[in-house]
Amino acid sequence: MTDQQLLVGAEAVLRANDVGDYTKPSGHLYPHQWNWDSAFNALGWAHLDWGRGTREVEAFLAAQWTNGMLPHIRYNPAVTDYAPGPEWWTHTPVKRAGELTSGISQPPVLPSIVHIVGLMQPDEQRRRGWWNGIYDALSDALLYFPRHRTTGNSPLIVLVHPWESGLDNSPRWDTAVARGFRPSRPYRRVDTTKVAAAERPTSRDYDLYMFLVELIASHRYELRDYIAKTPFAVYDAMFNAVWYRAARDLNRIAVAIDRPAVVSEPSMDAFRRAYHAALWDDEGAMFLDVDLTSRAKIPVHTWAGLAAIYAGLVDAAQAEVMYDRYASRCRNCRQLPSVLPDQSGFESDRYHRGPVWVNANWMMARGLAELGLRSHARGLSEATIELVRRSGFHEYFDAYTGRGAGADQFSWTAALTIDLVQRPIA
Ligand code: 2M8
Repeated sequence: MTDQQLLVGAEAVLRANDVGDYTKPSGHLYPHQWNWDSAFNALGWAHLDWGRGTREVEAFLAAQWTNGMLPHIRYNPAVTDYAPGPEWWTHTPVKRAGELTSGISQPPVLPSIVHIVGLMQPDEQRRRGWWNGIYDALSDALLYFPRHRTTGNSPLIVLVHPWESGLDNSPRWDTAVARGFRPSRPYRRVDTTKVAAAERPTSRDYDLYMFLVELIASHRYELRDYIAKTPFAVYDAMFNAVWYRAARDLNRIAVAIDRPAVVSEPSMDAFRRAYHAALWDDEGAMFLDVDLTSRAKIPVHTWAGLAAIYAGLVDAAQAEVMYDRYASRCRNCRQLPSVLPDQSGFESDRYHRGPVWVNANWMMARGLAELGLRSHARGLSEATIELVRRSGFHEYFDAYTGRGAGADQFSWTAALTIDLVQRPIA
């Protein structure tokens, strides 16, 4: 299959999942608009039709809360074939009446994607006009985290739900799952009627997810009101890295449209120092999460520990050591397995417990390239494109065999493949 044929296939996936102003992550498994999916999909669209890319972003911003938070799901009221639905997320303080949303967020890649999509617009007036129009919403979304999701004196952001990490059933959350929390009400699952249960989270995972939904919603989403009661409060290495990168990119947009910086340089420095001091693990040569309920690092080695490379939170020398060490521990894997195979809890074909994900590879390849590690970046980008060429536009890929798993015709796999092919790493 030529690159041209690959691009035609990728475009067909986005068009098939297009609902007009948003793109379903997958036609049958994920019918609503998801936060970080939408950002990645906007980038794919921008290569095909810049206006459609910007519309994706604007549609998602309609879900914003009065406190600035961008929820992890913006529900389409016409769709009922997904669980849990909006009825679980009561009293959501949406800005725009009638919007139905979840009550947690997701890795804030959006400002960084908006930066890239903006730069793809050659007409400077149009670019600046777009950035100007959405700047306040993005700035509120970014600042929601330091304002509402920090604790004590640390600038690091507290994650409150595994869904919020985007890597739902990562083995990093196994200790919390093993504590056996269950919601008070019965719940239904639709996901396992659509893809093999063996490739999805377990019912124990879902028990914790739904327990946390009840806990968070019953405290009206105010972390300070439930932090003492929750079994899940984490400094997630990936989420915090994505926030840092988003702040940096939004500051770049601010310069371009003559606005003051969203996060000052001293605050960026303080964040960077806190990230290194709290999360670095010398033995694994990566960053680890911190479980705030035990104040201990979570000793599980996954790609989340490399996300600082995407963020520019490490310099090239440190990034190279981290990346090479990770790759050396999975020589017989497709690059990059989401979890290292020597970790307990690794499963090569189950969701966020080992498979290769195109969004993770995209973030890593772009981060490596920005740090000047071009041959590493090119190698990963080419391996990713090859995987999709051979196995199709799946949600994820078996870490050993490369077999496509989860949903097929998955939007961000298509969108980011388009970007990797169309903006090759020099
Ligand atoms: C997955 O998460 C949702 C819940 O949010 C699910 O399993 O139903 C994750 O892979 C998440 O990162 C992704 O955004 C979402 C939609 O693709 O699916």
